[in-house]
Amino acid sequence: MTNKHDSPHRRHNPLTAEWVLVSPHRMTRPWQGQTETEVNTELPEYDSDCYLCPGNERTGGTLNPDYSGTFVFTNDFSALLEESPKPIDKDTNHAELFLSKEVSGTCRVICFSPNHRLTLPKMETSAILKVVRTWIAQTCELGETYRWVQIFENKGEAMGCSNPHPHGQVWATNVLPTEAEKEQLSQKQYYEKHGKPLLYSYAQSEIELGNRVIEQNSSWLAVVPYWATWPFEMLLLPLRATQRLSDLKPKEQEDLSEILKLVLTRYDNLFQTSFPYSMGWHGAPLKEQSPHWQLHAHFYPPLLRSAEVKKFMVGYELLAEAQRDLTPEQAAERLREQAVLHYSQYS
Ligand code: H2U
Ligand code: ZN
Repeated sequence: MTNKHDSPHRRHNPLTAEWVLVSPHRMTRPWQGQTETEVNTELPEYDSDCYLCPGNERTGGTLNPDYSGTFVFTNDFSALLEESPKPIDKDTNHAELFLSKEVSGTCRVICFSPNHRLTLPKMETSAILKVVRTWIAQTCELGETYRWVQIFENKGEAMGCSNPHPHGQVWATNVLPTEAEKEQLSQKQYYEKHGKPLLYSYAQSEIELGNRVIEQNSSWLAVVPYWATWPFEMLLLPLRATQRLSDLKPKEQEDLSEILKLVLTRYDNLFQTSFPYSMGWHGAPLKEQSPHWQLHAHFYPPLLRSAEVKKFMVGYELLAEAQRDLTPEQAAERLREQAVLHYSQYS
């Protein structure tokens, strides 16, 4: 049966004001992607060579404490400095084409667990809750000094992650970075027009339509967004108008750890592999009145067909615009089909 989404079309991302080309006819053939089972990647609970394991030495000689739960430290190779020198290009004759700006900030690493072999979906919900609370604490603490606190996780070698030990990062800056600036502008314009946050209205509509929903609980909604560029991209949204992580109530924090466990397990089960992705939180700039902002997390996983076949954002994507094959609706359906028991526990 053909439907209106079967032919090439473009979809608009209202958050970034960018377009994506959807070419679903390339995927109308039956699904034949292999699901390759992970080749023996059983890791030890403790690795004496890991710079994130408890008690081990990091580059520079600092010893990690014998931590339980989460552990946060300042990145030994921080991309930002708290005190930044003024920019060098001050040649006023050429200022327009050689513009630079000072930036100050700090980078930290967040260890999710002392157990080297775990990942978020393999952790107990109570342990994921500790990660959620650490994200909130970091947002509050760094938000005292910085305007933007970017919490993120690179998971898996495919996303350039240097170490399998479960960890994420936080980079805080005195300025809004480019993605934040785009979302700030679109959300402001939408709020001025409609008097509601863009992503609040969007979540309501997705619940009504249902075909892109992956998971929902009493506080959260996980969807493959209508404008997804990555094959199994996901957007995680609170159901209540919520500006930042630090606004989450205890029940919403618990619900968040539960929905994370479920959707990340679905991710792993899809190709029976530890699903790589980059994820991160976007919320209102700290200490600013921002009723137009709605807190959300983006998940950008690169895999397309199997544990081995990933989507490359190259040629057309780099030079023209993002393009995808399977529709977001098909991706959501495939994720909904997955079991919520982790494949490593199948008997
Ligand atoms: P990724 O695996 O996502 O790259 O994160 C690991 C971070 O840990 C990376 O930013 C830091 C790297 O700079 N790091 C330390 O701070 N100390 C070390 O001893 C090694 C790695
Ligand atoms: Zn480790």
